[in-house]
Amino acid sequence: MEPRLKARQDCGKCLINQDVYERIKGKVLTAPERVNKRGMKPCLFGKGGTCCNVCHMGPCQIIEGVEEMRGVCGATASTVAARNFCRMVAAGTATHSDHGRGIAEAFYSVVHNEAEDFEIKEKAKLRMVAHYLGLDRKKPIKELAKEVAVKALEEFGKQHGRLAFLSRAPEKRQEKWRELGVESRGVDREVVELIHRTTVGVDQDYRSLLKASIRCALADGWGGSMLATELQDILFGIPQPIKSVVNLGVLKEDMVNITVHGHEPEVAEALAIAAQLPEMIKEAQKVGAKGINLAGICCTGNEVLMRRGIPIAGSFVQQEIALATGAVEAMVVDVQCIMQNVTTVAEAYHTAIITTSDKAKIEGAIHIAFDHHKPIESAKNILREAIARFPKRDKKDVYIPKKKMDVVAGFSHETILYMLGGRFRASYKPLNENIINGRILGVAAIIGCDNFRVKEKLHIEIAKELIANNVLVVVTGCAASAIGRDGLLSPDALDLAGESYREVLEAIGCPPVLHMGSCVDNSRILIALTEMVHTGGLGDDIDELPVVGSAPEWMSEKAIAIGNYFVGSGTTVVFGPTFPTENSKIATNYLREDFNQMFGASWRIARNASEFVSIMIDHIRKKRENLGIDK
Ligand code: MSK
Repeated sequence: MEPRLKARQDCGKCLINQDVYERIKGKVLTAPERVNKRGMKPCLFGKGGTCCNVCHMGPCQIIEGVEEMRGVCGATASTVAARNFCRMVAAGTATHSDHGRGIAEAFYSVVHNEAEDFEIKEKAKLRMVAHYLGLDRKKPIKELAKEVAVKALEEFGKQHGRLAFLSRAPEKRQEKWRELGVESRGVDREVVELIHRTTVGVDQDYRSLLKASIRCALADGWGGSMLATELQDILFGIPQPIKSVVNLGVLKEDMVNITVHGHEPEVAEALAIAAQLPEMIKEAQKVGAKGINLAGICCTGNEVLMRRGIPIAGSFVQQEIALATGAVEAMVVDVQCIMQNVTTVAEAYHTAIITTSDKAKIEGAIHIAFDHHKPIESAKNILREAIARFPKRDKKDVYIPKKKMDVVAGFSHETILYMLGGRFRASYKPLNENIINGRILGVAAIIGCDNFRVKEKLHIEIAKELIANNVLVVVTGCAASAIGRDGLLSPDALDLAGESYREVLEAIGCPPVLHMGSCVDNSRILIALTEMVHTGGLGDDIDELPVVGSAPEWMSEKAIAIGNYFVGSGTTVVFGPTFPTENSKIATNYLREDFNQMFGASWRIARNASEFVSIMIDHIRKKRENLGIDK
């Protein structure tokens, strides 16, 4: 496989602040040290998907093709790997969807006048969403909003029929789902059924299990995640291009620093409003601070970056070192991706870890339950806890690295439409035309986590190679923060783009890599792909588009659910450097070859940046050839 090395190779700006780690070495054990102390190789059976622990006759470690190394019950490697894969999909779907349900409940309270402070910001989007939920979009807005709230909540518990948003996909895709029997019915039903199938003595055919995993994953992408994104946009605003800054340098020495960490934007939105209130600024000033500085971590950070331009202090792998700056008064967490070690690191400083969701408590943290009926009151209580910590900050112990990087974020699907076509011609036509004429080779998504076990800067190297090869790159999640730290979310990085791609970017005025949001916002990419199909010229279904997805440093089960709904929707995805079914060639091959037959898209595995880029570009070129647009 030939490496395509057109881009600059240094990634000095992306370092995750080793200098800060050095400061706490010996004081507190952190994740990178744990990786070293545990050894670089985790349990190979568990890692490759063939450790079965669904009953208590085991755990059984299975070796494919070795009769005596099947499970006590006779389970084969392919069954066990498929089961474990399904459990990851179910868990990922549950997390995104429970987030979606939480926002649907908040939305219900707002539109039924049971909650203070928030209101509907996007009426046109409300009407559009109402239409896809099967409602009459012309009704008066207040009445319609109440109906949307009820319908949205019903999507989670529906038992029959199909999820409403599946009807947003291209017609051909919908037919395929119908034929294959993978249309998701209700979000909760799909998660429960998939878990049921994986328990001892139920579904013991890897083909049946893996096919069922698509039905569940579609309930994530076109269900829970899409509901989360759409309702959040209606309540908090559709993201638009916005300038901001990323990396630890966004923390401020003379202010009360509060990091907002997790996934759900509600708490952070309320904090952002409350932190601007004169009474709260005065309280901060009374203890000697100039004001209150909010900074994001992980996807809560992405949510408030996209809508408010609040800076991001760090991605998943930076959560410990954000605290080790000694400059954070409180880390406010909601749900998902919060490492238990944050309380241990915080204990070494004056920092409070404040949990806000009754679903996610951490030993050693302070719990201030966020009441979505009274968001600002809850936010003020949280801010007061943080402000009280400021005088306890030990100035000698503060070290805020200077590193930070300008970014432009906020590329929602609506924004991309507008930027491409202008206010009156909003359309994906210019994008499709530039793909057809070859100025843009295709579209690639880089999504998902960063990972302490991955030593290469995969996100950055892959993004640089892709843009150098004229591929339009969109990013979400912690991949977006990592790429932002290296400067690729800024128009200043245009010189790294291939010549023809750069010309297009200059004409529309955007950076070479587009930040589309948080983990649930991968649903924005599904809508963008559907729009590309509807625009015409690039085939009748998503699997015909010259597009490809990737999650080069994935670690969360959520990434597997996301990858699976993209494959089910017709987009091939490349994951690595390791993959959770690898110990079963049979199951892994099914995800690649048989899924390709069924869905026109497959799971691929890459070990390093060069392999990622080769697979992704080859895939795009193959799709172009099939469309007959490559001369
Ligand atoms: S936060 S799931 S580490 S992207 Fe969405 Fe980042 Fe992965 Fe969590």
